[in-house]
Amino acid sequence: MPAPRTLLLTGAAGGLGTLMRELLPDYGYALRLLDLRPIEGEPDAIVADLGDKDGLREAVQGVDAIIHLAGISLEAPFENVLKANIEGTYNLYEAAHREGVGRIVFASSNHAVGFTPRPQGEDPLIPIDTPRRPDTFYGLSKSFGEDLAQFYWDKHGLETVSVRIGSCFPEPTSVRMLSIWMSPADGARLFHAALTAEHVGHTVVYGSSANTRLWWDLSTARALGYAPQDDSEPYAEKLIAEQGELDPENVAHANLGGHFVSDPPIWPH
Ligand code: NAI
Ligand code: 15L
Repeated sequence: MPAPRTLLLTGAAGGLGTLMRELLPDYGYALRLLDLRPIEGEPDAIVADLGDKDGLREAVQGVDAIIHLAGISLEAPFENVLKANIEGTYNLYEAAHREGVGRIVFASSNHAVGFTPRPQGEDPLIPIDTPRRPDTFYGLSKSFGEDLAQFYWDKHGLETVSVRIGSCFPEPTSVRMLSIWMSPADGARLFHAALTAEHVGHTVVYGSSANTRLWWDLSTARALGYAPQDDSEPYAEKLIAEQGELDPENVAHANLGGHFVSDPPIWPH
């Protein structure tokens, strides 16, 4: 596969989309933007719902690859998650397949495996093939997205890297995030690796920086050529002083998904 140059970035108005709009052009990509919401200063951005099948066919025409970030990014009633994340992701894959797009980078989430107990003490890192244990309808939709990606690879030869993103924000803001934080710069590095690695088929990776307190195994991401440069540790002292260490007896601290298992933040926030 020749290195992709033109990308469709769905969810371009969102938090991660905004960060990637800033960072990905430095890797030489030309971005076509799509979101439900217009984007200030981006008059050419496509304003479309993932439910709009014709709009998606048009949006994917001629792009080399897609980074799929659009959708509900927190917990919501099942019917809403079904429409945006499950049907919407299917609509995008079908459009990509029909228009001959070769690769998608799918924004999966740690919440596809959120009920997995987090490692403690000398426990080994969580492997990428740990059974999926979604913690929310939202996490369930990401689990579906990973299966959809596998299906489109097996059936149609459409490649995907599913990135189980931890928390990608400019800085970690909680003690849990010290373990799962992905700096925006590492996020761009990982997306670039996912776009350019050869023969990915359907590959699932965890998405985080090289955090000292890491909970999961980054080897499938590294095998794509990802070399994370950041670590959340410089934020640790301040966050632990403010919030205390994680308490293993507290269900909201005991699993990869953190508070999503017991008290998930609700979309829209
Ligand atoms: P966000 O909520 O800031 O952005 C999502 C964007 O998708 C919004 O701009 C929204 O307008 C758009 N959208 C929602 N429904 C849509 C629809 N039906 N059609 C078209 N556009 C629609 O979320 P964020 O943080 O930027 O996350 C981006 C993606 O990465 C999401 O899929 C999220 O689940 C995933 N993710 C993000 C993490 C993070 O740390 N930011 C962690 C794990 C996963
Ligand atoms: C996610 O999947 C959310 O989209 C993001 O907003 C964060 O809450 C992140 O998980 C997290 O687990 O911190």
